[in-house]
Order: sequence, then C-alpha cells, then structure tokens
Amino acid sequence: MASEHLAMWQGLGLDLAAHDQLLEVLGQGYQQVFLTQQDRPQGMEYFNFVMSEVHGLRIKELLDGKAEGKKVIGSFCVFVPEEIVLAADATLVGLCTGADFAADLVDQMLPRNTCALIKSAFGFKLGKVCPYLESADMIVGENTCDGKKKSYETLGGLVPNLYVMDLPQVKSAEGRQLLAAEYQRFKQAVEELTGVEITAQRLARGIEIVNQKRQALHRLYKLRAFDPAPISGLDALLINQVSFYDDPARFTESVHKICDELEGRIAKGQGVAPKGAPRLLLSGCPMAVPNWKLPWIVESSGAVVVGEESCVGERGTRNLVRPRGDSLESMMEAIVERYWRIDCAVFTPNPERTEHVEQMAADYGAQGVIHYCLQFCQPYQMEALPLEKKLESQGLPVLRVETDYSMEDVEQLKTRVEAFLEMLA
Ligand code: BJ8
Repeated sequence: MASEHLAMWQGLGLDLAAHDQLLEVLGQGYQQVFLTQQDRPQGMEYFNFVMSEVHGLRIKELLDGKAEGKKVIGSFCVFVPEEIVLAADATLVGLCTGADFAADLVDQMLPRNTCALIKSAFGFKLGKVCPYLESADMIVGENTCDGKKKSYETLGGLVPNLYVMDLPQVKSAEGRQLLAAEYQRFKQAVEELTGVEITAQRLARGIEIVNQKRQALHRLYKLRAFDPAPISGLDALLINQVSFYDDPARFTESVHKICDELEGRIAKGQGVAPKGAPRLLLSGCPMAVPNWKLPWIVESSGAVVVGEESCVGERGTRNLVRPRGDSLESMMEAIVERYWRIDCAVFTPNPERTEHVEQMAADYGAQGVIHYCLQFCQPYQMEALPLEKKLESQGLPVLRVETDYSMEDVEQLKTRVEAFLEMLA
C-alpha cells in the first residue's frame, strides 16, 4: 500500500522513514503470526485486508470524512462511549498502544517503570508514526490507572487536542454520579467539536449501531465454545482489535459473515485445532494491535485460546445499552448503566471480574486460565494473586504471566506455557 498513500502520510506529518519501518515490522509480524495458521476461516480475508490497509485506506476514509466535516475522536479506553460519538456523526478510533516505538524519546519523558501500553502511546506520538493520532480532532484520555492519568499531563503538552475524562474508582452512588456527570460533559464537548446537537433520535441511532456491533461479537464468542474450536484465539483477537478501527456497520456485517461460516464448520465438526486440544482463557490487560505475542505462543504450543477476559475482548464488549424510554435522559442513563458495569481493575473492590473469569471459563470449556499482565501494571498485578487463589480453589489452574512488548522473553514464556499445558493434560 506504501506508495499510493505517501502524500497522505506526509500531509499528516508522519516521519515517513520511521513509518516505513513500522509497516515493515508489522507486515512481517502479521505474516509470521497470522498467515502461517492452518485452515483459517475464509471470512478472515476481510480482516487481513483491513489490517493491510489499516494505515492506508481506512485513514483515507477518515480523511475523506473529515473533508466533509466529519470529526475523528481517538481514545485509549473502553470507557469512552462510542454511542455519543456516533450520535454526533463523528468516528471513534482506538489509538495504537500495542508496540514499542521511539523508546529513547519515551524514556526522556516517562519513568522507566511505566507500563508498555502507556509508553507505546507516547512512542507513536514522539516517533510520528500513528496516522490515527494525527488525524484525530480530539484525543480522549481517561483518569483510570495512576500511570495513565499522570501521563496525560505530559501528553497534553504533545498534542493540541487532549480532552481528559474523569472516572470513578469506587462503585458507589457517588461514583456513579461522577460517571453520569462526566458522560454529560463529554456529550457537550462532542457537540461543541462537531457542531451537531445530539438529539434523542441521533443518540438512539448511535446506541443501535454500537449494540449491533457488540451483538455480532457476542455471537462470535458463543461459537468459540464448541470443541473443536472453529476459529483460533489469534483470529478472534484480531477481530476484536479491528473493532476499534473499522467502520462499525461494515465491521458488524463482516463478523456476522464469518459467524455464518463458523456455524457451517461447527456442523461439520471442523476446527482449527483437533477436538480435545487444551483450551485456555486469557485474562488481564488489554492486547492492542500488534500485541499478539502471548496468544501466538499459546497456540503455537498446541492449545487454543477460547476467550479473552480483556478490554480487547469481553470486558470491552459485554452488555448492551438498553434504554427504558426514548427520551435523551433515559438513553444517557442507559449508557451510564452499561459502562458502569465494566470491571476494570482500577476499581476497588472489583469482585465482578473474578466472577466473570469463572463464568467465561465455564461457558467456553476452558481447562485453565493465563493471567496476562504488563510489567508495571499495578491494578492487574494486584488482582492477579487473589484471582489465582480463588480460581485454583475451584480447581481451575492459573498461570500468571508478566511481560512487555519485546520478544526477548518468548522462549522463556513458551517453556512456561508448555509446562502449564502438560500439567493440564
Ligand atoms: S477499562 S483496562 S482500557 S483502563 S496496562 S495503562 S491499567 S498500567 S489499560 Fe485499560 Fe480502560 Fe481499564 Fe480497559 Fe494502566 Fe495497566 Fe498500563 Fe492499562
């Protein structure tokens, strides 16, 4: 895709040489991790295409929309309600946080013991390689973990359009009021940015589009419960990752298409791994593009990942927005109701997350859980041990993994995963 989009990337102020390097590494990684998989569903071709054009045609689409007055809003967290963004005819995109870039520059700005996800956001900005970041008319930072909320103070000096959303950390009545007030404030900010007044009718449409997207993903998740698994965990993760970039309606249609195909596979007993292959659930920090390391290790060791308890997975998509009336107020209330239930580890206490892991393991027939944590991520690290104790007391083995985006520990992780699989056998 490179040459035809050069002028566009230049116009966005990207560092073309660095960007070329990034695309090359991405392309090689994709080839090695995804295209070597056996017996992939045909429907994955659409997602291959989206990935191959993730910095190309999709950006062109966003810029064409911008030329017609359509705004782009970038976010780092699943607490940013897409319904409100769509209601104002704007587009929400997830910002790249899944790879190391410009590490030297990042180290001059952030403490070394900052998680890779936060460093990645800075690296993509400082290295000038993210066309999403550069296309965004508003970048939403959210006060979740300490690392993110403090780093936004610095990020605010690097981008002209940072909007910080405050979020509660305790699920109390006051916490819920704060979330409701922040969503009202966000709605106003989106209205100001776009010049569009969000009416009940517009919000109803935004809710419908996002609900449909989530329903399609729920359908996909259910199909992964079958043995043999009709789709690999890697491909399912990729679909989840693409959900943060793609046009929502087109994405929904493509997910249903692949689900139709998977139903056919299930009927024929066709899977990506033999029937009876070990089934694992991943739980923990989000895996943003191109963070495919752990599922790749797991699946190249002969197991299959059947679910992700993660924000790039079920934590991010669980529950629909269900308004009780058709007024703007009842829709905003329904949005608060839905997002309030997200069980991110920044909340204290956060018992729902453990319950969800147990439920998912039962629903998808997982024999074990890999708890995935980025180094220096305190919220998920703190939850890892109690979660392990609880699950193991119920006979569900847990492997705790702490890693970053480098490939240095691949062999070591592979050895640990293989030992875990042997133990499950
Ligand atoms: S709702 S999980 S997307 S905050 S890995 S930056 S927690 S130190 S990403 Fe998240 Fe929203 Fe929660 Fe989901 Fe901090 Fe941990 Fe880094 Fe993290």
